[in-house]
Amino acid sequence: MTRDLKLSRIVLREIHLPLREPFRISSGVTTTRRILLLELEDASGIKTWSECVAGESPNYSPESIDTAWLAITTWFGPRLLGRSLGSPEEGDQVLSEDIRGHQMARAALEMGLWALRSEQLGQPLAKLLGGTRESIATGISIGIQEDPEALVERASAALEEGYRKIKIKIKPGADLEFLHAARTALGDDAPIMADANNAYTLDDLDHLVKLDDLQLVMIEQPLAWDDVVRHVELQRRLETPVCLDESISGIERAEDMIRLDAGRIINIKPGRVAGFAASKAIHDLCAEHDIPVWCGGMLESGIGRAYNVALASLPNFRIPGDVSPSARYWASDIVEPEWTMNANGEVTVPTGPGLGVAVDEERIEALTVRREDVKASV
Ligand code: OSB
Ligand code: MG
Repeated sequence: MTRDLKLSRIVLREIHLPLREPFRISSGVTTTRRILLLELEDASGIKTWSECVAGESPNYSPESIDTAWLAITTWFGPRLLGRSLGSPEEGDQVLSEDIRGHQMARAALEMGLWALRSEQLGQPLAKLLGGTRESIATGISIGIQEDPEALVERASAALEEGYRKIKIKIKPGADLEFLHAARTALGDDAPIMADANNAYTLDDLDHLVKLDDLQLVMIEQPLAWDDVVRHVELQRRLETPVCLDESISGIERAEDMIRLDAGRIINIKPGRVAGFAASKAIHDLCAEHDIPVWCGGMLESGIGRAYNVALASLPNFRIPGDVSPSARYWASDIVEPEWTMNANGEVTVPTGPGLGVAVDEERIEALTVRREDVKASV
């Protein structure tokens, strides 16, 4: 294997993109997305972009855009700069050695290596990962609304637009009544699910069991963000499949979930698990155990979305992913063409190499509020 995967330049940039509507989950609200982008160049001058999905505050996982910035400039970036690698997998090894956590920071570099390799080979990123799908069935994630009426309006419009899965964010005080209103308005066949982002504890068991009446496709991450064992007790009491998101920080937690029956579905977010190598491993493990997976989202720009779409083309991504089109999030995206969804609720997997879409570098330059070059370690 040639050792020609070598980063000669890593530039971090922060841009701010206002969401078209505020996005509220049980642990906080996002109005404007502070996005960390990486500009990556290999020794032969091939260039690509990647996105670190960490949010402004550590209300999803312990990472934030500011901790990721520190991790990339201090630890991860200098390790890769000027280092000849034989493969993205080798890059993943180099990045992980003796560093705990900081998965989203690590993933931004690891996934960038895959895109660079895809550019070098002139092969679509989806193909390089082992993808088999030409399009991805698309879901929408609807934030917590003011009242059930507002939710019904939002969810009905989404179903009308063709979305194949309607995910409704819930929290205590905005759950059963809201979901019931949506179920009644959308009908018995509508693919509705709920995501609690850790808003409940086992003290809520009797309350959560009532979710079974709503015929949800699944309930995502009802209990603590790093819990597996308590979800076992919940899944035992629930007919509705439990889907884990936050808790699956890597392959070991996926093994735990399967062995203990703590859940029956996994939401894979490549940023959360430190990149594509781990995402593929979790995907393969779940396929072996007949556990369906789907691709989650972190309100990515069109750059992060390109990576999610490529990953979601793998065969065991059997449930519609949170890979909504650009216009669901932004007045205008930073890629060309923007991501769109057809009337069947599908996003097309690009056939070109790398991201498969062009990056609007002029716009990014204009939007950049912070910039730093990774310096080689001395
Ligand atoms: O739990 O899936 C989640 C966004 C930010 C943090 C956590 C989550 C989400 C989403 C957004 O649900 C999904 C999307 O990007 O469309
Ligand atoms: Mg979630």
